[in-house]
Amino acid sequence: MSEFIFNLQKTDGQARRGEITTPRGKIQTPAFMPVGTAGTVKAMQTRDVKATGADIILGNTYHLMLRPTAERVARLGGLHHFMQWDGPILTDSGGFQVMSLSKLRKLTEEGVSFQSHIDGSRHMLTPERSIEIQCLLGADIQMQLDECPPFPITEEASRESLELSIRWAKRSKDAFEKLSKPGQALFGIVQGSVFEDQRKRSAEGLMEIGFPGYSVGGLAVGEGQEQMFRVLDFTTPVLPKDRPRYLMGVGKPPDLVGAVERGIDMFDCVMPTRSGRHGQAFTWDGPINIKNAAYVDDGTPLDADLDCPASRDYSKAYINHLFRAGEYLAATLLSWHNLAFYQELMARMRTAIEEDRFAAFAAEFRARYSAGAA
Ligand code: PRF
Repeated sequence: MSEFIFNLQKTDGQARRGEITTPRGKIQTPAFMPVGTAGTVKAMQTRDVKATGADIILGNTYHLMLRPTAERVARLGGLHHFMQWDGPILTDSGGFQVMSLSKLRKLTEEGVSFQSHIDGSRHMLTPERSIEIQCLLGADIQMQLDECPPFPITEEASRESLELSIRWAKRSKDAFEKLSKPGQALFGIVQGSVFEDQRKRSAEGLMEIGFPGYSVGGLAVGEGQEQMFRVLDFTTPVLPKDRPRYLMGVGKPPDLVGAVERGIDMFDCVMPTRSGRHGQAFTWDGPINIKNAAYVDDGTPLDADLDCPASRDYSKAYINHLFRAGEYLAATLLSWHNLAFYQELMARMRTAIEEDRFAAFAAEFRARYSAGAA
């Protein structure tokens, strides 16, 4: 079994239930991918990430190329072995992280040169080098190098940017065909900001090159949920039905529900882990801040129905205490709970699609989530 396969099993409106098969295991879609930026889902052990129900995690070209370097990871047996995660790994290509994290970046036709945010050293990321790094890491699903322009952007600047991303898509694919192993997949990334004609042009340019999956980039960059949904409304219908669609860097629970409703199959976001480290817990009644005085004497768990020790076994009062005392375990327990909550949300969406009741599920979810914690 050395093929990348997407099997679309069921649709309910635009919402899709599917399964991706990779040589390292299957991914149930719609899927949420926990972010393991620097070779770790922060504060978590991989066995616990797996137990929350995650089928696949994400890693970052940008961080790993700088430290400990892709060559070192490859010498040490690849990213899966290095971080002790045996399921599929998706890596982002680096361009987005260069733009948000590095200093003194310079974008040219060739690629992007930048200074490391860690030690100021100079580096160059080209489409070819990004694929080389992703192959050294051993990523099962790889991303083309793209440019994620800022928001807002003029129509003209966005058009130039998306055309560059299409040219980089072609170079990424050529490099991937030379360097990849059977069963690995490369996704193209649709750009075009909030402009309908540009999203169409971007998707068509990528489809002409041909990819086993398509990412939607350039969203969740400050345009707001309403605009993001509007862009998805005209973007997913132009993508091929038989390929997975990945919305990059999204989002909050209501963003995930609205995007699945609009035909998205895969997500990644730092939200559950990052906000967990800062004391925010996700619940069906909306997010709460566990550091709040309201929880100092609350002996109830975050979610007695979740099959996760952090959600079910410890009290809110205990986690509140850990945060107030500055204990490391605070970050671990809340990241763990939030990851379990996100995976349960995905599981419920998958079941709702299977049972042809996604619209009702979404309405019920929104009503309760936005009403807030009692
Ligand atoms: N491109 C890439 N990675 C990304 C994005 C993008 O546009 C986004 C946008 N939300 C997150 N991560 N390569």
